[in-house]
Amino acid sequence: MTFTQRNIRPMCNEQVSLTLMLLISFSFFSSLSNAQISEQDSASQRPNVLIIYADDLGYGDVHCYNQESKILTPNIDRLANEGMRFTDAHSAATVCTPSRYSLLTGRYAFRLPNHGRVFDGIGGPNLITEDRLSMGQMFSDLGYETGCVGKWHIGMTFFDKQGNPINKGGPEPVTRIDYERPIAGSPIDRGFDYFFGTAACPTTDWLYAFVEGDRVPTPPTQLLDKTKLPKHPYSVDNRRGWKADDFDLEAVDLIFLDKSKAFLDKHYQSSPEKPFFLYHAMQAVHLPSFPADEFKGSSDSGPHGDFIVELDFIVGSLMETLKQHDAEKNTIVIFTSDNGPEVLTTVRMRQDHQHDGAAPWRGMKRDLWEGGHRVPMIVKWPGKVPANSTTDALVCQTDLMATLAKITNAQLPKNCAEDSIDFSKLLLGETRFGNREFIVHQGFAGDRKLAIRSKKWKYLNCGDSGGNNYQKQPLLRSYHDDSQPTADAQLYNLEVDPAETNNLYLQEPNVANRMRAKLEEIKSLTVKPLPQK
Ligand SMILES: [Ca+2]
Repeated sequence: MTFTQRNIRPMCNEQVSLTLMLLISFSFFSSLSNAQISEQDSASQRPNVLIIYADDLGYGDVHCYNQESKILTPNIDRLANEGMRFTDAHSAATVCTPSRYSLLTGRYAFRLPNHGRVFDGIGGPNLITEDRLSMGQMFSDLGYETGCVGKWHIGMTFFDKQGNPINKGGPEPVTRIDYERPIAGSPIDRGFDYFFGTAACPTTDWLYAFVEGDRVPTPPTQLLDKTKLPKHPYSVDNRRGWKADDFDLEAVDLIFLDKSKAFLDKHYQSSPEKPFFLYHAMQAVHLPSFPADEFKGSSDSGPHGDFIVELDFIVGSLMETLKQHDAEKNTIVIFTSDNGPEVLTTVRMRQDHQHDGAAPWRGMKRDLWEGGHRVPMIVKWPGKVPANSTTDALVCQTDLMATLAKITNAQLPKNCAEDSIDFSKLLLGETRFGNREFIVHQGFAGDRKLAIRSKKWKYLNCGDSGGNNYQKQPLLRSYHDDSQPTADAQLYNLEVDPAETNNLYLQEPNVANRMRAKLEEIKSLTVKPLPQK
């Protein structure tokens, strides 16, 4: 995708404009109090923040992370050329719901009463409770205009005709929704001025309808007719739920893109003096792989390859929109993924297209091995974050909240973001080192199966993957490794064994005990949130 060159005006015109601007500014500011000036001044100096969150995009799916990748990702690669590429960044969990909760709260999801269980359909309520400061609220409190577009999947509450809350997955609860009643716990109740998206996975779950604000503008009227959808090996994980007439499963990501572009256009029309925070959470590249018509055949790697091309296009298009608004320089762009690549996608792409979305790691989505949670992460902020830089510092997506708070001078209360560690100095090139000594990884089983990492050592509190069943799942049987069936935990030295093939749990009991004790200590941390308002 090409970028439009910004118009460069001759210097003399710039000088004239500058003088005029100074004169206008002077007469404007002279009518304001000092406090107002300082408030407006600091708000206008704060950078915009755009988080682009991919779904189930593996480390090996992005070309600048995997030179062997069969799919080109020129727009994401360009982000890396213009910013900092993290090689040891982790989603806080290995599946959608807990990772998203952690990203937006700076807190590990296993601390939740339900440990961040994955919602399906209209499951809820919102896991971000009202007494917890979220990233959206943090930016809103700073005077940002805040938008959330795309897949929410952290829970919200629909109501039936009697006004009873519905917090249940499956197709039947959808039939009980009273669309005249506002939804509770939508993103607009958690610090976002604007929300357009879906309650859960847009093309997987039981409600195939868009939510705007706290309403469903076009409610579903029919059961999904799968005969009208593409049929191929990657068209699975698509349940027979209730669909609205305007809900086109193959166009979801382009609709999200249009909404984010419209949010930015409106922002620059109506409140350009404010900074913005936009959280754009894509459906791509979660199964089913339904690329939009214009991307079919755009890769040589089948529908899933085409879907990755579409995802890359969307990244480029959002960058283009920033450029159109002359907002590129003052916007921090963060691109990352919520967990590793899906099992069927990974295994089939290896077989069908010699493409390894989990490369070079062991494991995939749901697993505690690196493939489950070590994800691509790129941060761009021209003139501030060193361009074309790479870091191997250990960071977790929970850390974004404290880091962005530091950069934007937000005062984080002590009762929030307890698992968030500020890495702004690393980001701004003031140090080469991260400051995260430990990181906890959450598998598919809530708080029961966790891993902890400290520098080269990684301890898993279970003898298996922590997610997928490699013995029973047919697609995974060939990857099952039974070399140490007696060990009920795992310990790896990632420095010499990044592929996690040599379990040292029985050979290094002291290290294992130390890591286990630290994991228990981190688990037992309790922080009581207080009312924010
Ligand atoms: Ca996901």
